[in-house]
Amino acid sequence: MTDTIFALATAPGRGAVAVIRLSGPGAGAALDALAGRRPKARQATVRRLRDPAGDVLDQALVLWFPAPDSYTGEDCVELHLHGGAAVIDGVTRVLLALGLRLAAPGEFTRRAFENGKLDLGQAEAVADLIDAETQRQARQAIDQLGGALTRRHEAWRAGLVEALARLEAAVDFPDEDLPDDALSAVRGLLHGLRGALDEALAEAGRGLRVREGYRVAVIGAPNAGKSSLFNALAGHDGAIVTATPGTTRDVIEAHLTLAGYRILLADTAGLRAAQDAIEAEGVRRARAWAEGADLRLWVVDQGTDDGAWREASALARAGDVCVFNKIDLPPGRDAVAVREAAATLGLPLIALSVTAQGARPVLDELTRRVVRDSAGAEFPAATRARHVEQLQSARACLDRAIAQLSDLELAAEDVRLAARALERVTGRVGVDDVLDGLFARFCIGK
Ligand SMILES: Nc1nc2c(ncn2[C@@H]2O[C@H](COP(=O)(O)OP(=O)(O)OP(=O)(O)O)[C@@H](O)[C@H]2O)c(=O)[nH]1
Ligand SMILES: [Mg+2]
Repeated sequence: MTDTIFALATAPGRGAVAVIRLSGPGAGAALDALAGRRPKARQATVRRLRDPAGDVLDQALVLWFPAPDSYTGEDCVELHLHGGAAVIDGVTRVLLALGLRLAAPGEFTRRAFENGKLDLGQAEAVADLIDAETQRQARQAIDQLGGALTRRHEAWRAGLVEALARLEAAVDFPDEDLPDDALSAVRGLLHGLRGALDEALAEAGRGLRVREGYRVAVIGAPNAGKSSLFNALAGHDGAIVTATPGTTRDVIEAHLTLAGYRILLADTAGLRAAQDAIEAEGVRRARAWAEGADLRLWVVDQGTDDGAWREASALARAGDVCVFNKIDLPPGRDAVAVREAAATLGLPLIALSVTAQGARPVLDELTRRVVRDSAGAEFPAATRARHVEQLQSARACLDRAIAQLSDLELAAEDVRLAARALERVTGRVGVDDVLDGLFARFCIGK
């Protein structure tokens, strides 16, 4: 039997209102004990809350949500208290004395999941919505909470189930009686689904970029002006700037919000043959961060004349941006070679002087990029690495099924496994480990 849990659902500390939430079979009786009479279901009602001795604890707004029409699907109560320590403490003591238990992190949402109120994608969306810091993150979480992620995966799964039904029907035919078009219909279905999963995987990074942040690395040779650019973009002096090459050693990160998207910006150590172990580690981290980034800003000092810029150019990929810095100074011997290298690599080039004019042109370009790489007409096929893994697994199973269509039973088994992988995304099957990890990171009271 489930017990009855309660928790402070609002942030701890002094505030105008504090909400304590109760869920479980004993929630109604606890409300009666505190408030005397039970209010009408789902109707906000003012009540004096008293302890068992009859002393008034608070005058509060109380809500009664009988099962199953509640967040968790169980009997639930919300007590909207005056948000002071004494009131919260008094009510907490009474609830504990009544035999209720303090909820673990995420336990309300876990109960909602277990009672079929939310699927796994929606439960993840609750966590994402609480963590959201930008409008786009919140918007994506709200859509996922509304079932957008589940709908996409369920549609693919329905296609797989249909293919499976056809395969199983074909297995029952003796070889010679198998209608010619039966197999080609299954083949067509499986190819169509594989194409759909390929498309989904190709743009799956979009949802992760919105949720986790669009990763932008500032890279380049020592002294190119990377930290100056980083500070100008971040809007504060987070990184040390000096005239000495090799100033930055650690990766320094800053968050910014552009067009409602979260950006994770990193300043990195100048790339060169390191002069000591500390610098070598800094260069290693710079490379690693740059390789995992969605976009690299390759900063070059246009006065360069010693070929030092070449090392960082090896990390740049088509579509990255070359920031040609220090145009307030005379150009160096290598300036033309840098422009040519940028053109060959397919990088647009922004020529400026960060110290003289700031980073506005770079900021505008970044905004354009993040919108282009994150926006999409459809809800993304994945918002977490976990979703991508299952999609890849489904894709691999489909590949195998298509390759061995000559053996119908083997093919059917692979189609079944592909469906199973998609079911793991929405939480239809095999999710215990995911649940433990997810809910442990929730706040208490959610
Ligand atoms: N004249 C001029 N100087 C600049 C410009 N941008 C940066 N600087 C100067 O160049 C020097 C190096 O700048 P940083 O931003 O520290 O360069 P960095 O690429 O971070 O250097 P490391 O961390 O050593 O790799 C500093 O003295 C800056 O003031 C610019 O546009 N014009
Ligand atoms: Mg620096």
